[in-house]
Amino acid sequence: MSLNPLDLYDIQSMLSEEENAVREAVARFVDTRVIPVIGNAFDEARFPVEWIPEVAELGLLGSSLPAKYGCAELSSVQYGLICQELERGDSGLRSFVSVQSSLCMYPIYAYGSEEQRMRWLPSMAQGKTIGCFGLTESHGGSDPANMKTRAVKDGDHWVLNGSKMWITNATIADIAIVWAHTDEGIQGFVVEKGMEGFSTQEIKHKMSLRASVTGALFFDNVRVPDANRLPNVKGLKGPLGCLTQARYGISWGPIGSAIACLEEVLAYTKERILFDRPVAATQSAQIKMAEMARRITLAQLLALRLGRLKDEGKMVPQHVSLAKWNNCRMAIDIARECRDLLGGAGITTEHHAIRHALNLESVITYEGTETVHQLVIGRELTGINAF
Ligand code: TGC
Ligand code: FAD
Repeated sequence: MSLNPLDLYDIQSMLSEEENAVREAVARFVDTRVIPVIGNAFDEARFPVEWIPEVAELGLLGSSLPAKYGCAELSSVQYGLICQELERGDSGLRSFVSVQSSLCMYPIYAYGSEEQRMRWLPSMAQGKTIGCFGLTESHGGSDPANMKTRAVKDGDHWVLNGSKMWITNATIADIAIVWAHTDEGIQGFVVEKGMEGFSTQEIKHKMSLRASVTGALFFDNVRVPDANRLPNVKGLKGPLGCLTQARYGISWGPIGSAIACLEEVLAYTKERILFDRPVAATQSAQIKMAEMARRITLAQLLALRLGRLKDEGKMVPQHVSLAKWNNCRMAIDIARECRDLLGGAGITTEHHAIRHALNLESVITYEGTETVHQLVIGRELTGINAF
């Protein structure tokens, strides 16, 4: 019996019928709608906004939230599989879905009032209202407690001043979930496009996540109604709680990038004849590809265990840190190695490896850099905070 080279341990058979159905539906969308155009979109530094209604129609926005808000009410494993399949297409597309779902819809659901949920979630699930999440500031994203953005109460409004940097969806968003210091601790505000004093600017010249919108947010005495403040959380645990949701998805996503790269080099090295034999027939290429399959298999098992823990309500942020760190590192190493196996052909976007490798430079940095996650685990092991 020959094994599936992209699923050596037949992890698919560990998934329920419903889980496999979601995976297959997203895989079809990625194969037919994303892969044929992604090279050009990346070259043109364009996020294909025409995908938004289609991912909404598939139920991928806020997919874990309850049906009463127009969401698909899927399990955590299903959300993970969605991220994996989307990122097999491109990290930019998975980023879009992560930000909308885990960083914007989740805080409205978890920390918002019922009125706020009904106001925003159904139209966000339909892709009609797009969100962005403003936590990072230019002076240091790893240490968000040091944010300078501040909101001061003025009657039934808050006056917001400051700025946010490196924000996915910044210039295409209708609403921004913005975290700011207040006299009562860090709080979250829903800032709406068009509010006076609120502006955005796209960040150009990116060599990574080119098929994704990244920008800055500026707040110059923006008057935000108290009705737009998320009432049910105060302190850094608010934004960090959202990050745990998004990092969970990112623990799955890069498996997709790695699979796309391995699939590509398996085919290429069989066709590429050098010194009278296919590159795939050399020991060094086989060892490299075997190593990739080993690391992908371990990452798949780790992600599935993480997902099962989350669905059982037993997942803690430290579990997520280890998986995000391991699976991003696995994928970036594989993408770079695959680029090498493609030789010169590997430097253009006609092949996938370099695009994934470049994207993963962002993925390993955002949502907590590799160092941040290593230090979270170090603190767990030793009980000593080394930040
Ligand atoms: P500490 O001050 O000890 O804790 C503050 C409170 O937060 C709680 N907490 C968490 N809650 C939920 N999830 C987590 N992951 C949590 N980590 C901590 C903690 O229990 C405490 O609660 P309480 O009730 O006692 O007040 O903070 P810390 O020392 O744990 O945090 C330090 C550190 C470095 C880990 C944290 O600041 C950090 O994670 N920094 C990295 C920042 C980051 O990841 N930024 C990402 C920005 S968003 C983004 O990148 C989006 S890209 C998305 C895309 O395009 O796909
Ligand atoms: P820094 O925090 O300045 O880190 C610089 C270096 O210092 C890193 O190598 C880091 O690991 C290291 N370092 C940090 N702390 C320590 C320590 N204690 N010991 C040793 N080394 C340390 N943010 C949002 O809020 N919303 C978004 O939607 C969003 N989207 C993004 C999209 C892209 C494409 C990118 C690139 C970033 C995005 N970010 C977003 C920001 C992202 O979360 C930050 O880039 C990230 O948290 C790191 O912050 P920084 O870039 O300021 O780097």
